[in-house]
Amino acid sequence: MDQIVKHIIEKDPEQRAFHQAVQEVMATVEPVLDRNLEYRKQAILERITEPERVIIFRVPWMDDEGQVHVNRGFRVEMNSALGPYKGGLRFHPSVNLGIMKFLAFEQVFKNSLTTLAMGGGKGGSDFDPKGKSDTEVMHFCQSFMTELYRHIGPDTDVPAGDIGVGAREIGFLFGMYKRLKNEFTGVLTGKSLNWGGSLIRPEATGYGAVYFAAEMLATRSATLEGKTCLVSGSGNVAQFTVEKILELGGKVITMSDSSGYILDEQGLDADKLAFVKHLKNVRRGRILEYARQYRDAVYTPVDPGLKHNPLWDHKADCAMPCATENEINSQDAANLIKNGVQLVCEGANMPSTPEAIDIFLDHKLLYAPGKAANAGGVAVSGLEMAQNSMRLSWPRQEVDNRLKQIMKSIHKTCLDAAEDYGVRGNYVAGANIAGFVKVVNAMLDQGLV
Ligand code: NDP
Ligand code: 2IT
Repeated sequence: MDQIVKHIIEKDPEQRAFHQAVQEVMATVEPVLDRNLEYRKQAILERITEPERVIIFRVPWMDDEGQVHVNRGFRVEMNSALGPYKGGLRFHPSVNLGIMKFLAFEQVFKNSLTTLAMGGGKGGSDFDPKGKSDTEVMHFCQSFMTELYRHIGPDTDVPAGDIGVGAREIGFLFGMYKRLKNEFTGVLTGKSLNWGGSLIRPEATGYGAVYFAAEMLATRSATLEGKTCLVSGSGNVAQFTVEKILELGGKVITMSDSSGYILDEQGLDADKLAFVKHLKNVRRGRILEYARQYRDAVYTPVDPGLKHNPLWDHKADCAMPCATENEINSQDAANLIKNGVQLVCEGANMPSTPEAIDIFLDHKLLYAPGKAANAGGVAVSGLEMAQNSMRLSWPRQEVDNRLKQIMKSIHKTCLDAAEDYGVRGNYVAGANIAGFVKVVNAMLDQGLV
């Protein structure tokens, strides 16, 4: 196992996020390999860590002033053992091959846990949508799809949103795909409702993560009612995480963006959340404005160079990181514990560093890794694909019930796998083992491909 990790690091030394994601999985699946000797014989670890295909392309586009820009586009098609490649597109200046591979790798296990027929992939670009006009974003999306369209399809690879890619971008991408292929198919998920989208898809990641948190609390006969929660981020996942926590009677006192965070000791309510949604989704403004609107709230700028994020240093019961990777380090984890936090449930992908995770596990926190807790988003994407294939759309309540059932089942699957391998209550091991076994068995069934 160490040899394999060493080899991966030597091969691509700069892909640190990918190494981190691989190491987390490797650390937990060793007992699975010991139980099934065929896995080693078939070099399953070497195969599962190498993408089936990586596509990298030039994305030229023109801004409103007529200046030409060039960005880099990616699609990592990681594993198709369980179905067509499926996973989001991220537009953020930090995007590089290592980030794409980490996200695609996580996606393989996450999609496996949903029980739906989806392989894993991820894509995106180092394009920064911040401060760009709608026209510039459209031109970029059209150029991006002009290359991507030849690699994707409803039975091949079905992208969706992630950081920086929401309903607006999915619309522009879909329009260009349709024009190039002359086909109206479910090639992307997260579409708008009136042209093939699914009810509950925008809400699904956040709602699903909160359903998962509620399931974890239930194992200790507790609920979210009256619990104080720290939430990071203020984008798609954070907004609907907050919405569901409030619905279940919890209190949310923080939200953030990449510039800083707000602390509202009174707690957010429906009106304040509506303000955040309008601020972020329509005006595309900064979270700082929340503290101008609600005078009791305090805004603190966060310097990315800081050794800890002060957002995680407030008295609370629960923490739900919903912004980005490695946003909770060991110092933040220690602060969470000092402040009485009992539950950490990840809406974002890999928001906790390995050292932070060790601290959570040592302190027997209820800790859910993103690949289990945030699987509701891609699960409802899977339901959107099913509705598109049938040319049907299910009512809101039906999709929400299915989402709830899927999150419940992922929760149970993680606990059962952990129990089976003698690590009761360890959701990290449970998620990795259960996700891994299903994918690997499908790979073995399909031969050496
Ligand atoms: P959005 O683009 O809607 O929101 C992202 C939020 O995170 C924004 O508030 C953004 O602030 C903040 N953020 C982004 N990068 C950083 C950074 N480097 N440091 C601090 N804050 C940052 O994205 P989503 O809500 O869709 O995604 C959030 C997380 O959830 C990601 O990890 C994503 O991979 C994961 N996820 C998303 C799913 C989905 O369905 N959308 C499904 C499953 C997981 P700012 O505006 O300043 O950039
Ligand atoms: O990380 C994720 O699971 C997503 N960004 C959603 C992927 C999807 O295909 O809906």
